[in-house]
Amino acid sequence: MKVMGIVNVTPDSFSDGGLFLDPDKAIAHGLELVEAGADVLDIGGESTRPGAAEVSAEEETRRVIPVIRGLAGSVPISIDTTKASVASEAIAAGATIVNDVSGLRLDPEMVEICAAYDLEVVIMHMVGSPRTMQNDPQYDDVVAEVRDFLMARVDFAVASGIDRERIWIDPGIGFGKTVDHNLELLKATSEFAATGLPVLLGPSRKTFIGRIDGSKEDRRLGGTIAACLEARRGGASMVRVHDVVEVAQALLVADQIEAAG
Ligand code: PMM
Repeated sequence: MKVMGIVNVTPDSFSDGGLFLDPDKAIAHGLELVEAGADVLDIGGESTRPGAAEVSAEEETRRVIPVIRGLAGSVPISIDTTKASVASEAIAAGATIVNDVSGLRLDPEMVEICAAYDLEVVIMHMVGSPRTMQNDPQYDDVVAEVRDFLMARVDFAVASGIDRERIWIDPGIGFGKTVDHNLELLKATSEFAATGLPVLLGPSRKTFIGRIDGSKEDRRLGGTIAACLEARRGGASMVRVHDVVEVAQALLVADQIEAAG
């Protein structure tokens, strides 16, 4: 299973906001994550924490482009954005993956950009937008509804010219979900993998872990690893994490245990 290392070039992301707003610090951090075993780096310039303020495309571009330029050529670079203009600049700077937490919904031009270039595209499930998503999320059957949403977005992407082979799906841990919804989705990883599309999961340091044991963002590594191992067991292809060294080690040991004897 692959590891996607997170580089948030934002003042307000929930667990690392403000640490890597300076491009040199963000690049140094990205290189550390590569050294630690990241297969992909996901670079974002807008916080998607619940209730986060929106950022203009200009500001988002200003934050991410120098960092993408500095890191392109190390490992494949993913741009974490919902805006087509930011994606387009990021591609010009060297990004080869577009990670859109809105599932190509928030910007109608996003799908065109993704179809026009030879890119991989991550389609994630989220209810509404980060500003509204945690307002009493409700589902009759969270796994079926998230899967149906993702498959409908995949069909839309393919009909719009994106190669099916280049699409990843992500159930969107923490995006419009209660603790129970997140746990059910993690437990159902194999149902998402059964679609035949590669599955990405992003449980890293998220609130559902803190709701279980009361821990703060910087004390959620154990919970993050537990969730990543569950994602691995269910056949996910990649996890998106802050703590690359520890998660890569946990996955490697799990692989060796499976191969033993
Ligand atoms: N989570 C965050 C941001 N981007 N992208 C994908 N595909 N999946 C996620 O779960 C995801 C994401 C929020 O976490 P952060 O603020 O720590 O980056």
